[in-house]
Amino acid sequence: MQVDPVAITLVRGDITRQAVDVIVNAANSSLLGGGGVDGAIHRAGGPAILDACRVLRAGHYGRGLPTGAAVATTAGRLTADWVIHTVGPVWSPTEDRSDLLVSCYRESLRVADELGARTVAFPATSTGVYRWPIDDGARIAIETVRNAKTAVAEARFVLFDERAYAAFAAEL
Ligand code: AR6
Repeated sequence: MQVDPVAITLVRGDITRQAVDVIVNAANSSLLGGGGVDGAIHRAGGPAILDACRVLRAGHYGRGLPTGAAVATTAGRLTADWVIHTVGPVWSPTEDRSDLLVSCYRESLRVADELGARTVAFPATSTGVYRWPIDDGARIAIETVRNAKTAVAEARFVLFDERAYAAFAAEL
């Protein structure tokens, strides 16, 4: 099957304000919330998202969501149909964990394809609390999405600050 290449767009702003089919969450393995993007998504989306995450933890993800994996839930009150939760690697100066960050983007797009999603908003996973350097995080994000085989029409990177936006713009 021939698919058109995914259009990569950049927006500076808050990911919870995007009207898209899927909003990707930079979660942690517990799936039970946190700060950064994760906190913002649960605050804006309301308790239905946490309820769905608890169901996942009670079932297939009893040990939590592994780093590099992705799973979908309702988006609650967000202007999206689903949230796809993915767990980025914590930056390590001594160990190359790039393959796990690549996996976050690939797996998120794979789940988005399963859902039939056409528009997906991504944060710069791992580049906040998990301390991944923004230039390298941007490189991995753009390269991985650009090379992905996906039916998603638009991958929108939503960057919170000017520095992150500039890093993604330079890479694109
Ligand atoms: N919209 C878009 N980008 C944002 C927003 C927002 N509302 N808020 C922050 N960012 P982070 P991580 C940017 O820390 O590094 C949580 O506690 C932020 O500036 O959200 O993967 C989880 O529960 C940064 O560039 O995710 C985990 O424990 C990027 O989003 C842990 O943090 C990612 O920052 C995950 O850490």
